[in-house]
Amino acid sequence: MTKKKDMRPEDFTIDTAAQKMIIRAEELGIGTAFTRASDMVPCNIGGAGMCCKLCGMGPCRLTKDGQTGVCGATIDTIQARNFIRAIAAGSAAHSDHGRDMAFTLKAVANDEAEGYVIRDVAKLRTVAAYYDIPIEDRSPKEIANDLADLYIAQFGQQKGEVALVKRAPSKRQKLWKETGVVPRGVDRETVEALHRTHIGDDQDYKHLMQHAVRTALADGWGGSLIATDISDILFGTPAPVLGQANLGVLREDMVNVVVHGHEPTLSQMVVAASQDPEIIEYAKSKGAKGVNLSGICCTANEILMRQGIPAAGNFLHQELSILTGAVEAMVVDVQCIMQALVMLAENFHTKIITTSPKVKIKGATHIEFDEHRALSVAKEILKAAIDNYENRGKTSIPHEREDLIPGFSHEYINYMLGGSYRASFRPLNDAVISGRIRGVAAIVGCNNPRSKQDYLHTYVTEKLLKEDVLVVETGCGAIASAKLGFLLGEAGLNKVGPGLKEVCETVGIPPVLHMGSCVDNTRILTVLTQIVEEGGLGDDIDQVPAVGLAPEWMSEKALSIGTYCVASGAYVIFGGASPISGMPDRVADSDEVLHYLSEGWEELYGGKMEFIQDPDEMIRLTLEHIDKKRAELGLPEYKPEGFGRSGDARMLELEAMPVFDRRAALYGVAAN
Ligand code: NFS
Repeated sequence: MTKKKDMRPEDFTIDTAAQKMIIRAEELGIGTAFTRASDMVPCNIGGAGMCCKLCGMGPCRLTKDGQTGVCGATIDTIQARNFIRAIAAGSAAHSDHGRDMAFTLKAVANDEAEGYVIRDVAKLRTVAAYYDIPIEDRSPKEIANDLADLYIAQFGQQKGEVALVKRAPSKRQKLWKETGVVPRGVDRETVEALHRTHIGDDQDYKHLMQHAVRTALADGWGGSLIATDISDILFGTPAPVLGQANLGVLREDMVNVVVHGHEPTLSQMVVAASQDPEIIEYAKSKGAKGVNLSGICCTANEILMRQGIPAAGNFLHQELSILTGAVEAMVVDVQCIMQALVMLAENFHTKIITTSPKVKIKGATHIEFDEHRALSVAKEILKAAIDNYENRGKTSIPHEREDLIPGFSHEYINYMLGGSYRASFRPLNDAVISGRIRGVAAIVGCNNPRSKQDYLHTYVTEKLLKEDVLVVETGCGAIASAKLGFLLGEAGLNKVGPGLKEVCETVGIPPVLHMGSCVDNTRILTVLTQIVEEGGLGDDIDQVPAVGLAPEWMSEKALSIGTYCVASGAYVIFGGASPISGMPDRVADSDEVLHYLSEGWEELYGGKMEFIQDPDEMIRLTLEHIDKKRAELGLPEYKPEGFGRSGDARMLELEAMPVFDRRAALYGVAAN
């Protein structure tokens, strides 16, 4: 990116609502992540993972050929150490979220959690049955208590295997055993990752990367999967619902409360409290029409997917929403919360309210959340926001907001393809086999102010849809697509290729399926597993014509997700800079680890990780991989010409024809 003086709002973001807020920030003389990123040139040594600051003899920067750290650590050891530490942090973040969910489930099962109920008993029974927890003639709370105990035990387990691993395809489980990467306990792998990277420990990069895989698997097939399961059990497994996205969801005449972060335990209770008559009356007594709730980041996805609560935006919208001047309170819990919010909010009346016992920000108001008295805390938070309404000054809310239909859980996809009586992935597998759907792309992950907001994400999505690639999305990427109108159901079908269009029309789905938060990337794992188990597309995930992409990634969680997807057999493409890119022109072998993530991991796991900056190259590689996997499965070559008219579309065409032409079209009888 060019320097600040050359930057225009449209260079920072393709979102016109965001552009307006960037202009407002400039007029008010306020900095944002966009301007801070353009002011601060990233360090190319740290950026390439070539700086080691793991002990007091350094920091050591390896910028010359043959150079080592003071301890003798080589470039590959240092890069691998930095990488695995990032994976450990990402895995820890997701897994600690899962742990909190498990404790909440335990409290609900024992009537100790105010305001929560078990909303999805069917999912509770299905999940419990995976682990042979008895379900017949038992109450939901009894089953939930056992499941909570089993899930809590996965974190501190010392030996054996994390129980959730058995939900992967059996061939994959065997491969993980052979390669020695089955996680033993969720916490143990993260602790060991930190131990191994202490000065003077593991100094063989391949051995370090093997443990990176084990640590990431403890996330994807451990902590994150626990989080998704319990969120569905407590708050309901998502199904399609109408929602809206972008800053235009904020209201002039209501108290605007934006929830931001990740854990649905808080946001779901704020939703419940905002609809409480006592709270609505209190808001009215202060001159507002009520409380208008919206979300940022993954907590937005959690409440959007389940209740249709609007999303004010993705990661880079957190500051922009405050810049509207219309937000009475931003309520945050954990992860992806910028410290800049507090200083920014000082220019307006917005209260930043931290709620997690793990996260405080200097200068913010702290109202600690406790699931045992969740509804009371949620009401207290909302009352603080309502009291702040009278302090609102001049506002500037952009009008942009787009409708969307999120809520495509694994269970709902199963149902929508076959209905209640014959729920099945068969139609999806058949559509891939016939070539109507060329393959599947999971386009996920963050915003990053180092690249134009939403641009890479939506560019890649749009191009792949035209190539008949079915797209599933999560996280901030899904909100990017929502803002750009890709999640609109059949209204978006003019943007897709003929075969995919036919499938979407027949089944009644949008071409981009919003599957939830980043923790819910586990839904993509379980969908891929069910595709394999349905048959016809190989017997393991690495054979499915599918690719994962995170075009605008920035967080350590994204690296952990990418790594567990690779270990599960997927080809994963990250956009932007690689955290271990080398400087081969200056330091020989500085890209050895980078190559290992690609070729080395592909040899071991059938999946590979690559960092690609050019979006057209991302698309080319995705299609090349999908076509290669199709060929290996012996599927027909992708030929879009043969498709394009679903049964419905065909019937409409036929109805519009004169009767003789209709006979000719139907039976090949010449009209004369
Ligand atoms: Ni994912 Fe969610 Fe967004 Fe990136 Fe942050 S919110 S967990 S990490 S920025 S997608």
